[in-house]
Amino acid sequence: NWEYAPAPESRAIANLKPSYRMFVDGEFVEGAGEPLKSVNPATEEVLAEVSTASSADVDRAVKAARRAHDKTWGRMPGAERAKYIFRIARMIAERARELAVLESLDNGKPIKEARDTDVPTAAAHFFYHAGWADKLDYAGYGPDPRPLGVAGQVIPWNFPLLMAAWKIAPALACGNTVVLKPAETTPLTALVLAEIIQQAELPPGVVNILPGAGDVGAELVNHAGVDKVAFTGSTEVGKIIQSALAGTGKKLTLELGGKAANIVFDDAPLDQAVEGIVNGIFFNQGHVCCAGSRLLVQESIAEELLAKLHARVATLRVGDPLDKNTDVGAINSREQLTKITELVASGEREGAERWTSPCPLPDKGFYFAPTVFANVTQSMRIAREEIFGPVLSVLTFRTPDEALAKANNTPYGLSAGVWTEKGSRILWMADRLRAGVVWANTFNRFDPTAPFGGYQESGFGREGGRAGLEAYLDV
Ligand code: TXE
Repeated sequence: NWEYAPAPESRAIANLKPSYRMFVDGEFVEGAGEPLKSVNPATEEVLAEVSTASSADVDRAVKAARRAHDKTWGRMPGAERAKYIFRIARMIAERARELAVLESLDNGKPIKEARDTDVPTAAAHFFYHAGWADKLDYAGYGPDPRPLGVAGQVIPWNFPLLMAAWKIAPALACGNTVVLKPAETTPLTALVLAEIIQQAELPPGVVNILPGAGDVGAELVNHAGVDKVAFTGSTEVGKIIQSALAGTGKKLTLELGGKAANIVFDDAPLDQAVEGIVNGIFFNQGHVCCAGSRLLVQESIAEELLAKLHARVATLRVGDPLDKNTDVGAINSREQLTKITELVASGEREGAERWTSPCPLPDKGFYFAPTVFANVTQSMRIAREEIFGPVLSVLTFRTPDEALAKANNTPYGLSAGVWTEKGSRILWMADRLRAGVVWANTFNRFDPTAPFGGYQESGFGREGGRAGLEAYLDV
């Protein structure tokens, strides 16, 4: 074990302030809610105090968004909106280093992931959607499709800036205005995005950012002035929102949990597959809704693949998120660490064979060593429930039919992976897997041009691509 302390200059690079305020109607203002403390999960130290919204603040933000929709943004020609959205994209790219370090501090993710995935993909989402703003006539809805109005958006803590971009960029491109609530453990980068939006001179009220806990999220999605709700988070809360909105006429999209199968056939390039499996489950500490958390491996190669996998996982460096060589950072919160620990204990109790990476973990902070369970059966909790941590459950199969049946034996349906040299088998599987995304000989690839979203209890609606515009347009 070892003690980890972040380099003092990281706070300066992240431009970390002692306190952050919410963003309403173009201004940073103190919220009337109880302030929250954002904690660095790698050290358990408080990073900053953040003001939160009261019901009156939610009301004010929704009204500001309505005014902006009716008077400015919703009336503006698409070509004008595009200029603002391009400006946001460029400013994210210009402040990439600051945003990456801040994201790593607030979330616990490895800096190389924040730097290479979160921030550039967030910028890419604004660039991509800026391009749509004046081409909505070609989006497939006939001429002159209209915005829905005010979008109430609630996002989780696993990709704080990127989820904000996924929500805000398409809403703005289509002429909607936004009230967004970031997750309570990771509000900081969304508030820097608010600063960027202010500096990009978007009209006041077009985007409002209200930090707070689930109660603020509930106030927002239930506010009568909200026309459209977009939620990414747990299936449990998604169901609560869906019930609450029934009968209101509000439009809703939900992006919820997952339990993706990563399926490896005996003809797959094994070393490449091992890299894909590692990326599939250990990227972002496994805090990924589309994580490849169930490895389905063909029986004839199971032993060989598992040996290669253990050897590779043992080389992963766990610890200091700000070290460029770190592969697995900190678990985002104590609550999430407890959930992971409990599910891993259930796997052991139910008779799965646990293998844990021997890597040393820091003394302080929330960390969990990469873990691989073999001899997993479909009825075990670790095969059924979303763990949302660096824990892989390995099951075996003999035939493609059996692989398919096991892969689809889940209430979720967000993503899947198929590893094989046979193109025909990829197509056969992709056609039958109940998953919104199927990766072939790769995993966890994201691109704004590709629609992302789920089946069944993983939710409905798509984000990204032309299909993603549907969530923010009326014909
Ligand atoms: O999620 P919540 P939590 C899964 C993952 C994780 C589990 C719990 O398995 O272990 O969920 O995480 C806001 N009305 N995912 O508790 O509570 C909340 O403030 C409106 C998968 O963090 O769903 C936050 O902003 N909003 C997932 C957001 O919802 C409410 C990502 C998500 O928090 C609310 C996150 C309410 N009643 C967790 N209650 C994914 N699909 O990527 C809470 N919130």
